[in-house]
Amino acid sequence: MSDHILTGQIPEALQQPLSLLPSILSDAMVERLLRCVHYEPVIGIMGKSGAGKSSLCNTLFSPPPASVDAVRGCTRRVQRYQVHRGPHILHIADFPGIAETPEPDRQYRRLYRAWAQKLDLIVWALKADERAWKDDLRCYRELLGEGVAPERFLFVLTQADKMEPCREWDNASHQPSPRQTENLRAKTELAGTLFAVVHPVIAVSAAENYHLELWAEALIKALPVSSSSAVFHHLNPELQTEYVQETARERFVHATGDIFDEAVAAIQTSGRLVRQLQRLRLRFLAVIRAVWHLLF
Ligand SMILES: Nc1nc2c(ncn2[C@@H]2O[C@H](COP(=O)(O)OP(=O)(O)O)[C@@H](O)[C@H]2O)c(=O)[nH]1
Ligand SMILES: [Mg+2]
Repeated sequence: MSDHILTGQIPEALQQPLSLLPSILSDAMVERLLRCVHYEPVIGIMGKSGAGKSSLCNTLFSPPPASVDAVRGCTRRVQRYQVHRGPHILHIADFPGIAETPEPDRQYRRLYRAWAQKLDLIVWALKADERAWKDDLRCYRELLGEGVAPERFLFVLTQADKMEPCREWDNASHQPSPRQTENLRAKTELAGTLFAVVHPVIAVSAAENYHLELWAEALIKALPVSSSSAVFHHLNPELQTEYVQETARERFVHATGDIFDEAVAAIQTSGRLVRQLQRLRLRFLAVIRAVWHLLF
């Protein structure tokens, strides 16, 4: 990240508790906090072509992600998108559709390996009415074999309105029929078992605006604590429910607590100072909670 970002101002309310800290500590805190606030999250998107990845991203984020790749059409390339809001940027890496070409999986793994360290989370779209997820499963296992932690993946069942019996979808209330609901429940459970998921699998429909709020919650919770708020900032305002906001805020407070502890651990302190710093920590985190909406 460039240095000019670090010259940005922090809210006045934070400056008073910061001024009580030894300057070596407050300097480290300001730098780490500003990095966190200006962090540009990267979300990877995986799944078969036609699974509904683009539609989901377009309804989830505001404004819809804009393509940043000049050259398109090559199936083995990652399509990069960005969502801009004010000075904040969210990056989306749309991986080539799984099992689209007869090329060896080795190439997919190599492509993925080049990106692995940059991704905060990988969203994996599984089409609700698809019979088998054999290729998805094979690809997922290979990626796990690369050493990627399972908690980095968030699986989502897409196009829930197409679940059988699809004619029963209630177009007026935008809800599934009882039989569709039961089938969606069984399918999400199956996905959860097959992929041994860490985060909940939720059936959504981008076209029908179904369960998107619920899924936005799952997304914010599945992200690393330090990037939840930065992603929250880019959510479609309709999906920024009170609960989602509360979750993102508390996760940022938690991340700030970690930053504080790391900064304290890095300096030599006497027992008395440690006790003083512990009291300041509580106060500092209370201020962070209060000014969170000014930061994001
Ligand atoms: N009925 C319905 N159609 C959808 C939904 N999501 C996507 N589609 C359609 O499915 C097709 C593929 O979607 P797209 O987002 O381009 O898939 P991608 O290839 O995974 O990015 C398009 O024709 C979309 O309009 C959904 O939730 N419900
Ligand atoms: Mg697409």
